[in-house]
Amino acid sequence: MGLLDGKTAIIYGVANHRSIAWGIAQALQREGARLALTYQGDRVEKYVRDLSATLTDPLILPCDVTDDAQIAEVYRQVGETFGRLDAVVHSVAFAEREDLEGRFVDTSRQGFRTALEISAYSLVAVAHGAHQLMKEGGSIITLTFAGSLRAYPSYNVMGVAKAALEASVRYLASDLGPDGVRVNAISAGPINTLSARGISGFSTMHKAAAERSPLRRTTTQAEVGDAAVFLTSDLSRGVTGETLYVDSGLNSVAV
Ligand code: 0WD
Repeated sequence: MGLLDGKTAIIYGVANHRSIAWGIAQALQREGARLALTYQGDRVEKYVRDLSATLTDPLILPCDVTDDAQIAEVYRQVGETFGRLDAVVHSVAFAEREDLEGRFVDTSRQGFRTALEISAYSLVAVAHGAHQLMKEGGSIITLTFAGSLRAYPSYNVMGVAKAALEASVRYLASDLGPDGVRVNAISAGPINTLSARGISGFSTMHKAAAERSPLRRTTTQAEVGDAAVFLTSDLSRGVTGETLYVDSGLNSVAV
């Protein structure tokens, strides 16, 4: 018997086998959830379709989170196919490469807008569509990083976007709580993924996490996946508006 038997979930943000979203998909599937995965565009469609061959009867849908019509179509198809929705995992972020190096003070107006729209506003957009399908309550989970609280070299505008994302979690939790919909963030330690490699100096951050975190190791996609199982399941029924750190304890020590 799985912790998520009978539940359904949509996962936004699988790009390849290293994606945190893929670690979460595997954990949710293991616990019995039926999954819909979205892919951003043609560039990643093949990776997502190949990976999803290992899932049980998944629904695979295109969705660029900057397009409200595509988001609406995801919920239409999920409603039609699953008939219910229990969970949404939002594992999406983007900033222009030039805004993830050098100084934050040099961020352009357009670069700021892009990072905040894709990395923070998109949670609001996907939550808006989701809660209408969550007739028996539900769980919405997003992915964040401690660069929201402290300035990390090169994380720059993404740190500002993550601060907005974490604040959005609290406001969404407040709005949707009366309908039984919980909203939480997982703040993961540095993990070697496609997005992470776009951050100048990521490998230094990754190495420091292994050396200085209390558990003396870096975070894995599987660890984040298991935390997502907890936040999706009824075991976390009293938890909302929260940021759960899955980072080998890194945020709790001075580095
Ligand atoms: O160290 C890390 N890797 C950490 C990542 C530590 C803590 C948090 N996170 C966060 C990221 O900021 C992000 O919110 O986890 C989330 C997932 O990131 P990831 O798994 O590290 O990276 P990746 O596998 O690249 O997935 C992010 C995906 C995009 O991938 P690419 O690399 O192709 O840009 O977000 C998706 C896309 O698939 N994405 C979009 N999806 C829909 N519409 C869009 C968009 N407009 N833009 C990006």
